[in-house]
Amino acid sequence: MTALINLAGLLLIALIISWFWLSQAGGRQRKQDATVSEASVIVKNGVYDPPTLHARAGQTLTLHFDRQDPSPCAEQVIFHGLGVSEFLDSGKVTTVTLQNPPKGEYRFTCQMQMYQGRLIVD
Ligand SMILES: [Cu+2]
Repeated sequence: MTALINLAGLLLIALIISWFWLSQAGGRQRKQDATVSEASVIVKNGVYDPPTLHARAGQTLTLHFDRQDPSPCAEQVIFHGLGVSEFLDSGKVTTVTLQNPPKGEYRFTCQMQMYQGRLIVD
């Protein structure tokens, strides 16, 4: 009988620990998907990586563009609808700050619109 009770106790502990771990893992997952106020974007081979950025309205968004593409096509990033554009130095990281972008979806592209990115502010 005592052994049974001990087993039940162990099972309960195992259940609590696994629940705790699972909820922690879920928390980490949510954190990864969460909106950020700072992000890095690699500019290479005709694509922005990551191509989609999420931001929160009313928060300043700081973006670090790492231009690894020396072709002139990649030299500028333009945030359409936000009136923000910036020249990117080849082989360097250029920081672009978006002050309190309003809610909405914006495209960011190079000057020829071959590089295509999306900024979602919600
Ligand atoms: Cu281009």
